[in-house]
Amino acid sequence: VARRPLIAGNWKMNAGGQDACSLALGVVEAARRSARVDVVICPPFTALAAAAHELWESKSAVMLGAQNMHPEPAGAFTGEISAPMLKDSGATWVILGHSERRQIFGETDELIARKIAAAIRAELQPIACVGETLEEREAGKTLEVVERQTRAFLDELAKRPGFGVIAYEPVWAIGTGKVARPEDAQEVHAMIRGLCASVSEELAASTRILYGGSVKGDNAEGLLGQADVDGALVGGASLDATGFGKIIDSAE
Ligand code: G2H
Repeated sequence: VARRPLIAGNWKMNAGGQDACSLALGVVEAARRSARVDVVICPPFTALAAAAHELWESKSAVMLGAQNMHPEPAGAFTGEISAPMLKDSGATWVILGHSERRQIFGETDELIARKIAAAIRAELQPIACVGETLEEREAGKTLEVVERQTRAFLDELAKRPGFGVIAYEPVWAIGTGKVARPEDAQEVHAMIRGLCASVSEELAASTRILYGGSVKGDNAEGLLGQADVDGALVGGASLDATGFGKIIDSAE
């Protein structure tokens, strides 16, 4: 099945203000070389509107995403941002359930599933993240943990096959420089694809499964060459347009 590759840049809490505009323009230039790859940049909330403006002005196909949102559309939730607000800012994607949200901010499988449902209702494409910790991997629990996390939101993704994507990000590989071996990533991706197939063949065939965790220009090709790796969610290496461009090129 030909799934269009997707490369998403998760800027995390970096590159606000003018830096966001320069980085967005750098990615626009790098992405022009690749007609066969979907590219998404996810700046911090405060830079979404400015980045949206740059993308619009440059008539780029690069898309805009946010890194989190609240599940309710509006209300007394001081300091929170909702899905309709992200849409207003020009975002069409949102990363949900990132391990930093799960670990640092205590987000549960149940809350993440609610956020994913709310994103889809608001026409935002969710990038739903899963992944095991080092402790869980060493205890031989990788597949069990990733299965539990994926099952929690699978019914939501099944309501609109191919709209949402899943990102497998082993926590021990995030920002550590320790990337998973391509065959280890493939094993988990294949298991996730199997879970999708247990819901429907259409969901399995259309759902893009990204790998994330220390993806760089020089390791992207091996990962993206795996049968069930349909793209990458890139953190550190997405903060440099040249390096991020190299990853986009590897997906072409
Ligand atoms: C994992 C990834 C992006 P990095 O968090 O989501 O970050 O590429 O820096 O490991």
